[in-house]
Amino acid sequence: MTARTLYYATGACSLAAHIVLEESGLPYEGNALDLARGDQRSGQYLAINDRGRVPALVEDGWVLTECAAIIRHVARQVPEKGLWPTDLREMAIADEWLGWLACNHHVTYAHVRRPERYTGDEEAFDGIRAKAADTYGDLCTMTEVRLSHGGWAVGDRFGVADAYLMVFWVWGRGPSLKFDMAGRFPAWTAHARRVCARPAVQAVFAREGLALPA
Ligand SMILES: N[C@@H](CCC(=O)N[C@@H](CS)C(=O)NCC(=O)O)C(=O)O
Repeated sequence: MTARTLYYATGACSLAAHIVLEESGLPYEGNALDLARGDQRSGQYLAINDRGRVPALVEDGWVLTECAAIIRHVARQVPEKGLWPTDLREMAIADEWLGWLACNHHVTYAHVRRPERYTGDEEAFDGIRAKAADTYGDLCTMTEVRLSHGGWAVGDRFGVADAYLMVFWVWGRGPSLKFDMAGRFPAWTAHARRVCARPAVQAVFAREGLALPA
């Protein structure tokens, strides 16, 4: 049997990997890092992921990083769960979601939380944060439009894109952005509630100490 460990942090992008692993039914161990304490920069963790970020998935000593890669990899190990589509075009749309969320929502949010990564000029930090928060709002509006059909992100069943979307919904309502997600993005919020009606997702939210969507 494969020994699997997911390194994650509460409320981080690793939430998607955590959800997909729990949904997969595959046995795994969760190892929570405290990012505020700097666990991700410890020698022990850098030996696992020299990029110093979560998530990282270790399977029998083999390491995979990058949230989008991890959720795809886990989903493909359990085809019977239907977490990764089999239809060619649905696969393409799932890839489209993962690429779009990773390259836009995640990177924009990083400007809100970590402006020091993008300029050495401390006086520019507030401007970067404010503009990135606006841009994140625009991205949420585009997400809202895509989810306005009231279903799952791809096809007619829950899958990896739905899990990944939860990360960005949680960040939208979080202390850095404080968006009124239900008021501004009702279709996305209805989607978040549907995702969180799933027992596996509820188990992960409880483990990470996250509140379910009201
Ligand atoms: N491109 C990576 C980004 C991973 C990433 O930036 N993770 C954040 C949490 S959301 C992290 O570990 N931050 C710790 C740090 O920057 O020190 C992915 O999608 O997995």
